[in-house]
Amino acid sequence: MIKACIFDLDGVIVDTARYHFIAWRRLANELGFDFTEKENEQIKGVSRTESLNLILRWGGVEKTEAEKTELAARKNDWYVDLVCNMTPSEILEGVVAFLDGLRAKGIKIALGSASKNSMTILRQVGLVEYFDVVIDGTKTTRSKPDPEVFLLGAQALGLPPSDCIVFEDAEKGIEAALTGGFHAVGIGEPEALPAAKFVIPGFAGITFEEIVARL
Ligand code: B16
Ligand code: MG
Repeated sequence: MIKACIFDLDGVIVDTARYHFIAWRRLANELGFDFTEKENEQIKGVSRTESLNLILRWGGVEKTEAEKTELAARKNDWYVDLVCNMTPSEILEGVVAFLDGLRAKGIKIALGSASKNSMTILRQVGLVEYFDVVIDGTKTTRSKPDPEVFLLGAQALGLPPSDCIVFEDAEKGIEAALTGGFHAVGIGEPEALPAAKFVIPGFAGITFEEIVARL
Protein backbone atom coordinates (compact mmCIF):
# COMPACT_ATOMS: atom_id res chain seq x y z
CA MET A 1 0.00 0.00 0.00
CA ILE A 2 1.68 3.23 -1.15
CA LYS A 3 1.21 6.05 1.35
CA ALA A 4 3.83 8.57 0.21
CA CYS A 5 5.78 9.87 -2.75
CA ILE A 6 9.32 11.22 -2.33
CA PHE A 7 10.53 13.49 -5.09
CA ASP A 8 14.04 14.40 -6.10
CA LEU A 9 14.17 18.11 -7.05
CA ASP A 10 16.57 18.80 -9.90
CA GLY A 11 15.40 16.92 -13.00
CA VAL A 12 12.13 15.75 -11.45
CA ILE A 13 10.27 18.87 -10.28
CA VAL A 14 12.32 21.58 -11.98
CA ASP A 15 15.21 21.65 -14.44
CA THR A 16 17.86 23.38 -12.36
CA ALA A 17 20.62 21.32 -14.06
CA ARG A 18 20.93 24.05 -16.69
CA TYR A 19 21.64 26.64 -13.98
CA HIS A 20 24.19 24.36 -12.31
CA PHE A 21 25.80 23.96 -15.76
CA ILE A 22 25.96 27.73 -16.37
CA ALA A 23 27.49 28.40 -12.94
CA TRP A 24 29.98 25.49 -12.99
CA ARG A 25 31.01 26.34 -16.54
CA ARG A 26 31.63 29.97 -15.56
CA LEU A 27 33.88 28.72 -12.78
CA ALA A 28 35.74 26.32 -15.12
CA ASN A 29 36.20 29.11 -17.67
CA GLU A 30 37.68 31.38 -14.97
CA LEU A 31 40.10 28.56 -14.17
CA GLY A 32 41.07 28.35 -17.85
CA PHE A 33 39.21 25.31 -19.15
CA ASP A 34 35.77 24.26 -20.38
CA PHE A 35 33.52 21.23 -20.20
CA THR A 36 30.60 19.99 -22.26
CA GLU A 37 26.92 19.51 -21.57
CA LYS A 38 27.58 15.76 -21.96
CA GLU A 39 30.14 15.85 -19.12
CA ASN A 40 27.61 17.84 -17.12
CA GLU A 41 25.34 14.76 -17.19
CA GLN A 42 27.78 13.09 -14.79
CA ILE A 43 27.25 15.69 -12.08
CA LYS A 44 23.47 15.49 -12.03
CA GLY A 45 22.35 14.44 -8.55
CA VAL A 46 25.94 14.62 -7.25
CA SER A 47 26.72 16.83 -4.25
CA ARG A 48 28.34 20.25 -4.63
CA THR A 49 31.73 19.12 -3.26
CA GLU A 50 31.82 15.99 -5.40
CA SER A 51 30.76 17.98 -8.47
CA LEU A 52 33.65 20.40 -7.92
CA ASN A 53 36.14 17.54 -7.55
CA LEU A 54 34.97 16.00 -10.82
CA ILE A 55 35.11 19.31 -12.70
CA LEU A 56 38.62 20.08 -11.42
CA ARG A 57 39.69 16.62 -12.55
CA TRP A 58 38.30 17.25 -16.06
CA GLY A 59 40.34 20.47 -16.19
CA GLY A 60 43.45 18.80 -14.75
CA VAL A 61 43.48 21.44 -12.00
CA GLU A 62 44.59 20.78 -8.42
CA LYS A 63 43.40 22.94 -5.52
CA THR A 64 43.79 22.89 -1.75
CA GLU A 65 40.76 22.19 0.46
CA ALA A 66 40.59 25.91 1.41
CA GLU A 67 40.66 26.91 -2.26
CA LYS A 68 37.96 24.35 -3.06
CA THR A 69 35.73 25.79 -0.34
CA GLU A 70 36.11 29.25 -1.88
CA LEU A 71 35.48 27.97 -5.42
CA ALA A 72 32.34 26.07 -4.37
CA ALA A 73 31.05 29.19 -2.60
CA ARG A 74 31.74 31.34 -5.66
CA LYS A 75 29.85 28.91 -7.91
CA ASN A 76 27.00 28.74 -5.43
CA ASP A 77 26.62 32.55 -5.35
CA TRP A 78 26.20 32.57 -9.15
CA TYR A 79 23.82 29.60 -8.98
CA VAL A 80 21.68 31.23 -6.29
CA ASP A 81 21.49 34.44 -8.37
CA LEU A 82 20.12 32.33 -11.23
CA VAL A 83 17.59 30.32 -9.22
CA CYS A 84 16.37 33.48 -7.50
CA ASN A 85 14.96 34.50 -10.89
CA MET A 86 13.03 31.25 -11.36
CA THR A 87 9.25 31.43 -11.71
CA PRO A 88 6.43 28.86 -11.35
CA SER A 89 6.49 28.55 -15.17
CA GLU A 90 9.68 26.48 -14.72
CA ILE A 91 7.96 23.66 -12.85
CA LEU A 92 8.21 20.63 -15.14
CA GLU A 93 5.09 19.68 -17.08
CA GLY A 94 2.46 17.71 -15.21
CA VAL A 95 4.06 18.11 -11.77
CA VAL A 96 1.44 20.41 -10.24
CA ALA A 97 -1.47 18.25 -11.43
CA PHE A 98 0.28 15.15 -10.09
CA LEU A 99 0.88 16.79 -6.69
CA ASP A 100 -2.73 17.99 -6.58
CA GLY A 101 -3.83 14.41 -7.28
CA LEU A 102 -1.71 13.09 -4.41
CA ARG A 103 -3.11 15.71 -2.08
CA ALA A 104 -6.69 14.81 -3.02
CA LYS A 105 -6.00 11.14 -2.23
CA GLY A 106 -4.25 11.86 1.09
CA ILE A 107 -0.88 10.56 -0.16
CA LYS A 108 2.01 12.21 1.71
CA ILE A 109 4.55 14.25 -0.24
CA ALA A 110 8.26 14.59 0.56
CA LEU A 111 11.36 16.04 -1.07
CA GLY A 112 14.62 14.06 -1.16
CA SER A 113 17.27 16.25 -2.79
CA ALA A 114 21.05 16.64 -2.58
CA SER A 115 20.70 20.40 -2.95
CA LYS A 116 21.37 22.82 -0.11
CA ASN A 117 19.29 25.37 -2.03
CA SER A 118 16.09 23.34 -2.24
CA MET A 119 13.98 25.63 -0.02
CA THR A 120 14.99 28.69 -2.06
CA ILE A 121 13.94 26.89 -5.24
CA LEU A 122 10.66 25.51 -3.85
CA ARG A 123 9.77 28.97 -2.53
CA GLN A 124 10.69 30.60 -5.82
CA VAL A 125 8.43 28.31 -7.86
CA GLY A 126 5.65 28.38 -5.25
CA LEU A 127 5.63 24.69 -4.25
CA VAL A 128 6.62 24.82 -0.55
CA GLU A 129 3.08 24.25 0.68
CA TYR A 130 2.76 20.89 -1.06
CA PHE A 131 5.52 19.23 0.96
CA ASP A 132 4.86 17.45 4.24
CA VAL A 133 8.59 16.80 4.63
CA VAL A 134 11.70 18.32 3.05
CA ILE A 135 15.00 16.45 3.34
CA ASP A 136 17.86 18.01 1.42
CA GLY A 137 21.62 18.57 1.45
CA THR A 138 21.34 20.71 4.59
CA LYS A 139 20.12 17.67 6.54
CA THR A 140 22.24 14.83 5.17
CA THR A 141 25.80 13.71 5.74
CA ARG A 142 26.07 11.15 2.94
CA SER A 143 25.44 11.63 -0.78
CA LYS A 144 23.37 9.45 -3.10
CA PRO A 145 23.83 6.51 -3.86
CA ASP A 146 23.73 6.29 -0.06
CA PRO A 147 20.02 5.98 0.81
CA GLU A 148 20.28 8.42 3.78
CA VAL A 149 18.27 11.25 2.18
CA PHE A 150 15.31 8.98 1.41
CA LEU A 151 15.51 7.05 4.69
CA LEU A 152 15.38 10.34 6.61
CA GLY A 153 12.36 11.27 4.50
CA ALA A 154 10.53 8.03 5.28
CA GLN A 155 11.42 8.37 8.95
CA ALA A 156 10.06 11.94 9.08
CA LEU A 157 6.88 10.73 7.39
CA GLY A 158 6.64 7.89 9.91
CA LEU A 159 6.47 5.27 7.14
CA PRO A 160 8.52 2.23 6.13
CA PRO A 161 10.38 2.62 2.79
CA SER A 162 8.18 -0.08 1.23
CA ASP A 163 5.19 2.30 1.56
CA CYS A 164 6.95 5.02 -0.44
CA ILE A 165 7.71 5.64 -4.12
CA VAL A 166 10.88 7.60 -4.92
CA PHE A 167 10.95 9.58 -8.19
CA GLU A 168 14.49 10.15 -9.45
CA ASP A 169 16.21 11.32 -12.64
CA ALA A 170 19.74 10.25 -11.69
CA GLU A 171 21.19 6.75 -11.71
CA LYS A 172 22.76 7.31 -8.30
CA GLY A 173 19.36 8.40 -6.97
CA ILE A 174 17.66 5.24 -8.26
CA GLU A 175 20.44 3.18 -6.67
CA ALA A 176 19.94 5.06 -3.38
CA ALA A 177 16.20 4.41 -3.42
CA LEU A 178 16.57 0.69 -4.21
CA THR A 179 19.29 0.23 -1.56
CA GLY A 180 16.96 1.86 0.97
CA GLY A 181 14.12 -0.53 0.14
CA PHE A 182 11.91 2.00 -1.69
CA HIS A 183 9.93 1.61 -4.91
CA ALA A 184 11.87 3.60 -7.49
CA VAL A 185 10.45 5.23 -10.59
CA GLY A 186 12.84 6.82 -13.08
CA ILE A 187 12.20 10.15 -14.75
CA GLY A 188 13.80 10.53 -18.18
CA GLU A 189 15.10 8.01 -20.70
CA PRO A 190 14.92 4.26 -19.85
CA GLU A 191 18.44 3.69 -21.31
CA ALA A 192 19.89 6.19 -18.82
CA LEU A 193 18.25 4.51 -15.82
CA PRO A 194 18.61 0.73 -16.32
CA ALA A 195 18.16 -0.09 -12.62
CA ALA A 196 14.71 1.53 -12.39
CA LYS A 197 11.79 -0.89 -12.59
CA PHE A 198 10.16 1.52 -14.99
CA VAL A 199 10.88 4.96 -16.31
CA ILE A 200 8.47 7.70 -17.35
CA PRO A 201 9.44 10.77 -19.40
CA GLY A 202 7.75 13.04 -16.85
CA PHE A 203 4.47 13.54 -15.02
CA ALA A 204 2.44 14.85 -17.96
CA GLY A 205 -0.58 12.65 -18.61
CA ILE A 206 0.14 10.03 -15.94
CA THR A 207 -1.77 9.41 -12.74
CA PHE A 208 -0.70 8.03 -9.35
CA GLU A 209 -2.98 5.00 -9.91
CA GLU A 210 -1.32 4.19 -13.25
CA ILE A 211 2.10 4.30 -11.59
CA VAL A 212 1.03 2.15 -8.64
CA ALA A 213 -0.45 -0.43 -11.05
CA ARG A 214 2.97 -0.79 -12.70
CA LEU A 215 5.03 -1.24 -9.51
P1 B16 B 1 23.53 22.49 -4.36
P2 B16 B 1 18.95 16.85 -6.78
C1 B16 B 1 21.35 18.01 -7.01
O1 B16 B 1 19.95 18.12 -6.92
C2 B16 B 1 21.80 18.42 -8.41
O2 B16 B 1 21.31 17.50 -9.37
C3 B16 B 1 23.32 18.43 -8.47
O3 B16 B 1 23.74 18.85 -9.75
C4 B16 B 1 23.85 19.40 -7.39
O4 B16 B 1 25.27 19.40 -7.37
C5 B16 B 1 23.32 18.96 -6.01
O5 B16 B 1 21.90 18.93 -6.04
C6 B16 B 1 23.75 19.91 -4.91
O6 B16 B 1 23.13 21.14 -5.13
O7 B16 B 1 24.86 22.96 -4.90
O8 B16 B 1 22.39 23.42 -4.68
O9 B16 B 1 23.61 22.17 -2.89
O10 B16 B 1 18.90 16.22 -8.14
O11 B16 B 1 19.47 15.92 -5.70
O12 B16 B 1 17.66 17.53 -6.41
MG1 MG C 1 17.98 15.00 -9.74
